[in-house]
Amino acid sequence: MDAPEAVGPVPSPEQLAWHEMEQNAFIHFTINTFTDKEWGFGDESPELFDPSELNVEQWVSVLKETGFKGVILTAKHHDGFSLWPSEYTEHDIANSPYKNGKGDLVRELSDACKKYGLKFGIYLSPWDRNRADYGTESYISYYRNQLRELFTNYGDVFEMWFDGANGGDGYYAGANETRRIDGSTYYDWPATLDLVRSMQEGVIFFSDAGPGVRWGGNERAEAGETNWATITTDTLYAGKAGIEGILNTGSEDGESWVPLEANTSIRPGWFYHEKEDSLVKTPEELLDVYLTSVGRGSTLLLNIPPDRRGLFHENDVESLRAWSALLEQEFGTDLAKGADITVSSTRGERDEFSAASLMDNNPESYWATDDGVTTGTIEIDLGKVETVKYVMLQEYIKLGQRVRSFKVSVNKEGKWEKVADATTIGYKRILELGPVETDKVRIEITDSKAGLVIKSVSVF
Ligand code: FUL
Repeated sequence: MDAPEAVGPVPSPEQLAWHEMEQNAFIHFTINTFTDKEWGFGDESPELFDPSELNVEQWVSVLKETGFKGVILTAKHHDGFSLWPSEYTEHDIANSPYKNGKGDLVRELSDACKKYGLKFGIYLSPWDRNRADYGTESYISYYRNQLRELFTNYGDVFEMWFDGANGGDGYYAGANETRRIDGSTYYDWPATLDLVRSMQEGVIFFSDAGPGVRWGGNERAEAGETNWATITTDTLYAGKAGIEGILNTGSEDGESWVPLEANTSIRPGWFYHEKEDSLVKTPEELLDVYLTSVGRGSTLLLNIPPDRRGLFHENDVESLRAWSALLEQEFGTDLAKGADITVSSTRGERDEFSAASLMDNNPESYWATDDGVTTGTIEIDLGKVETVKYVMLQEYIKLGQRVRSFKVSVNKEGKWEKVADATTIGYKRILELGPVETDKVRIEITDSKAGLVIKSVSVF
């Protein structure tokens, strides 16, 4: 019997690579860092941007050490200040004291990413509260010219982040007024994305509704407990009211693969504020963030804002390191490795689709059932009583996301006791169990869109 056919939309190779990154960093850094604001009005003098000890290698080395795979920089936030010397504006780093106007933070960070083997991504705010022409056609040309600079001068960009916040009051070069734009038409997104694709074909586009990856509907990195990587995008567009719910869960019958990116900040704000030094998320809080994001099949985008020195603050670094150690403690030893695994049935009785594929670390192998067999069990005999805290499952998403529901039971004195009930799996699902003392774990898939195609199972 041949391999199963794909069911529904499947990820592109770039989206698949994005899933596998799992943990990316967001860097919010600009003039706001120096004015103690979250949203600059657009009237700030470039003179204010003056990081005294800026060292991007400190950022990137800490990120590398603590498990991050990519970094996305706010090259320009809503206030319009550009962190690279842009040919198209004076409101940029070239007019700041930083390196006497010779600095280029996009260059420094993209170079450091190359050096440390992390991927580099860009946030370029569509809303610009500095520009006189914001709201008119000429601003769209400006925005696209800036994209041209960013996508041709700095090497590969893995992800482009299009923020949904748009229009409102601002400086607008002295107009000091409120400007509203129609978010669904003003930027002509299809043409803007085509322009970027013509420069870098494989870039993943983040916006509320994709098309590469979608917002999760909240800023707490909480993906839905039910999380389909599929949605139908033509009913959604950036900024449309009331779409948070559907973005949080996706839809089972969605027509496109647009997985959820779960974003949040290590501090209450996106930018650095000294008053938040005591409010950095603890390692335990970051573990919770991990479980509601990576543990629900999405990729985490965690913001770490550099301080006025231009460094990650000591409290943030300490928390990141302790979190990474905590992840190693929680997920470092897979009790399913070497355990005895049995499954209810195997596709065509073929070895290549057997239970062994669940633990072989081969990303291309999977356990599968016959077409139409949409339920099944995996039993893991640990050989002795262990303390079990989590079960982790992955579907082989190259063939589409399938599982609708499953439950987990453990052996308690010869009887199966149900310890968890859940819905989707997708790229990855981690269920917290208790902890429980047991020698056997049973996973029962109770409903699926089609035959089961499970890539891996782990017990921690
Ligand atoms: C929001 C922005 O308005 C915030 O300032 C921040 O950049 C966040 C990630 O997205 O829409």
